[in-house]
Amino acid sequence: MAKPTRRTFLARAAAGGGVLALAGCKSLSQTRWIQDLLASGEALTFYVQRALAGSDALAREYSKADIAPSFRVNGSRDPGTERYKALAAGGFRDWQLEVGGLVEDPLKLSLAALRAMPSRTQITRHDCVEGWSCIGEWTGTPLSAVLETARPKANARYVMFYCADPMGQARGGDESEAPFYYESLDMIEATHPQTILAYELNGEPLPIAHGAPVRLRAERQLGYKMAKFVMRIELVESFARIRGGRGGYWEDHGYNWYAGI
Ligand SMILES: Nc1nc2c(c(=O)[nH]1)N[C@H]1C(S)=C(S)[C@@H](COP(=O)(O)O)O[C@H]1N2
Ligand SMILES: [Mo]
Repeated sequence: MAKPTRRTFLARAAAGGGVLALAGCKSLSQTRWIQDLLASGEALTFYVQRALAGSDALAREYSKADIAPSFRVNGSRDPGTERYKALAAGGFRDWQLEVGGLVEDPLKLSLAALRAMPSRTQITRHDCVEGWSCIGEWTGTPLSAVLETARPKANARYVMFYCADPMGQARGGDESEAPFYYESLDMIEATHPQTILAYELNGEPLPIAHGAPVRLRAERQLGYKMAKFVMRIELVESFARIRGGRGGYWEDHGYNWYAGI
């Protein structure tokens, strides 16, 4: 099969999300994920925000003068597992980002390989659901470029991010098992130009406390969507059977899956 071009890929991402066709709500409402969404209480925010802002509207970007002198840390500061300690001790040279699930070409990308891809730098405001904000400059690889390389299958709807940090009582072990931190985005948010796998904060390699070696930035979303310490990415059709079934660690504890701001 011919490799899909960027255009066909983005067209497919848009069609999969269906939101570019908001005017044609009839066919939209026939797709299963839209039905599930409508059944959840999040439909209104989702429709209102995406209809007003557009699926490709950019989050505001700031100037260097706006950057906070020190970016606040929240949630896990250090995964602390033996596996993570070994990776950190080696300057993350042995870290590899796995990209799998519903893709034609599963990938393993080293930090050097990610850094060799096109990059984007953006100065944005991080908004935590707990009520604080912080402005920082992030540099990373657009997630859309990584996805294009892996070539999502037509039925891929969500991108899952699995992290290195155990939550709660968990100690060590395998990141594929709960309760490690995890998150998810739909294809529209995942292919948005400001959605990047960030490896630098304020021009320096990403510090451990902020998610080294790579953390997600999805600038139109609340802070908890922006997974730190990303180890593995998986494209799926549904997350109903993954862990708590709500698409993220905090979602499994009651937060909204759609955290648009
Ligand atoms: N892996 C992981 N990612 C995470 C968290 C976490 O605890 N673990 N906390 C989330 C929350 S609630 C926020 S506000 C931001 C904090 O990012 P920062 O520490 O860089 O400010 O990361 C998000 N991503
Ligand atoms: Mo947060």
